Amino acid sequence: KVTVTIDGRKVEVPKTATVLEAAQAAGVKVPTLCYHPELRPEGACRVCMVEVKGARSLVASCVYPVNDGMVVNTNTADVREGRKTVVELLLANHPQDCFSCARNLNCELQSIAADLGIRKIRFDGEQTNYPLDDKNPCLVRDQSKCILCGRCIRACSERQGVHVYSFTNRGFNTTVSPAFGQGLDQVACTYCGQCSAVCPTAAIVEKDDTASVWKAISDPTKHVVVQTAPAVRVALGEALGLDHGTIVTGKMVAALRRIGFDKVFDTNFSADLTILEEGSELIERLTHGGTMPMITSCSPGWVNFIELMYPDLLDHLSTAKSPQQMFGALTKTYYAEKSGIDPKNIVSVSIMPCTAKKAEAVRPEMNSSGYQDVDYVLTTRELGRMIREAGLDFAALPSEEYDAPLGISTGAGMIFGATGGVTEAALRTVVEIVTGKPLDNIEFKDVRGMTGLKEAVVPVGDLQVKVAVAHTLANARIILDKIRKGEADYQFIEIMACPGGCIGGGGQPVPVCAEVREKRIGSIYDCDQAYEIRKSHENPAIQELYSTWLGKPLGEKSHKLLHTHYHP
Ligand code: HC1
Repeated sequence: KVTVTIDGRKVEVPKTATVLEAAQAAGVKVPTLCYHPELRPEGACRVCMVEVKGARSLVASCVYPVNDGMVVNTNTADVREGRKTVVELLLANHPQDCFSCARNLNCELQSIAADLGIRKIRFDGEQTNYPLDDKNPCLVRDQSKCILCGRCIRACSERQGVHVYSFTNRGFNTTVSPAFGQGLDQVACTYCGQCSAVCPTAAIVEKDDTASVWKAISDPTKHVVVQTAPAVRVALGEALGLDHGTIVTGKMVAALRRIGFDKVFDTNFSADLTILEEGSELIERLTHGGTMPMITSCSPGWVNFIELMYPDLLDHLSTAKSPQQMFGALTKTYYAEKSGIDPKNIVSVSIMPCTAKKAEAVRPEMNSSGYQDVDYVLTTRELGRMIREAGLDFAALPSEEYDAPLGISTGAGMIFGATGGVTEAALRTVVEIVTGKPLDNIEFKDVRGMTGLKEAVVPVGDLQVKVAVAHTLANARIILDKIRKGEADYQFIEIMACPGGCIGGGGQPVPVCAEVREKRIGSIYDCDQAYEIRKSHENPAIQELYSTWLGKPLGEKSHKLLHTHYHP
């Protein structure tokens, strides 16, 4: 430990700490922009500058190491003027369109400018101007709004191991870009959206599909059905001024009705269905052979990743479609038939914590109903904007229930939203089906939590089933390399593209950090506890679906509607 004096207050910190960490330990807030608590510090923007006694100039506190007896001042006239100059220079080359910007009121550059009391930009010079990168279904990059903080580069490489972005050119012409200035559609982007989740401005945002959804809602000939993903209900409140991780299920349902959706259904229903199909597939592979280990296929960023980077391992993926896509296929077949509505007049919308879901919905094979199964995917952030646009007082809305039957679900479907949840939900069903006996304890806590790679061995009848759970694509890479080397002795692997699983999805409200993800995960398990039924195979709506319409898991109809294939 070393002792550092910050603004006259002594604080003890580890000798490996940075000045910024020492300031934080002393309870002193230093503004930051390129710094992100979960990414390697870079010291690129200099907004966090402070005065260190004896140093030749102001230093970037996020990368400057402490030493014993160091004296730091974070609030001198020079420091304030230095920070202002840095931010004014960034603003001088930034579009002045805050009113109409996607990140208006949720922009870190905007808040820092406000905090630093910037009223006028003293610099006037050349402006960079770049065309939009918007030729993919998920993300829009506006290089003109980029402040070169490099967070997207670090998130894509460190967190995801994908390495799509890098700095290109020099000086005033520096940009952040995929190789050779190509668009995201031309490179190996998985569309996970983690770049948009760490971007401090609107340089990378989700593609906005709200206008198309409003249009469908206003069309009297259309029956507009919406499904909401498990992880949306524990994060949407954050976009509407509520605390991190607040559970807003009932208010969200009420809001969707008031916005004008004809039916409000739950992706948790089809998550239960996924467990029946994927669980049966696992039992089939365990007992009759098949490519092992079997890996989950519901996270589309993850599916894109394996298709792009490890195509030789595609046979390991479960053929079960994701809950979003199972839901879409059933909406325009089962639900259409049951309710007597022509599927051509049904518009199927999903609310997802994920940007890659937008690309999943437009995959050419996702049309087993004879139509595009899911027409529009909105992220949690887009739904937040629609609720505000509709003028709803979200906090004051009553709690309403989902519509039946595609809104009936269990705690097992709910926990899909957190890392380890798909595995736990699958085990709750697979163990009971194989043994024919109810489980004494349905909570498989070994697969829960934020550890990047988790393992557990679970007795399933006479078999000892070894499972692994990974979240983030960098961790996925570790598991896939093990499989390639023949060192993966697992039977079942869950992989989710985003940190913490879907609760940390690229389409969730920002900013997000470890503490926020923990709160969302806590709420996911609180929701699970509150369900009367917590095992997918006990969902009465799923039982009815099989007995009256679908037949059996892995049956002919399931094969046509609920399973898919992957592309190398
Ligand atoms: Fe997910 Fe899934 S859990 S992938 O994270 O399997 O996006 O929430 O909807 O489809 O159910 C996302 C969440 C989501 C699917 C389910």
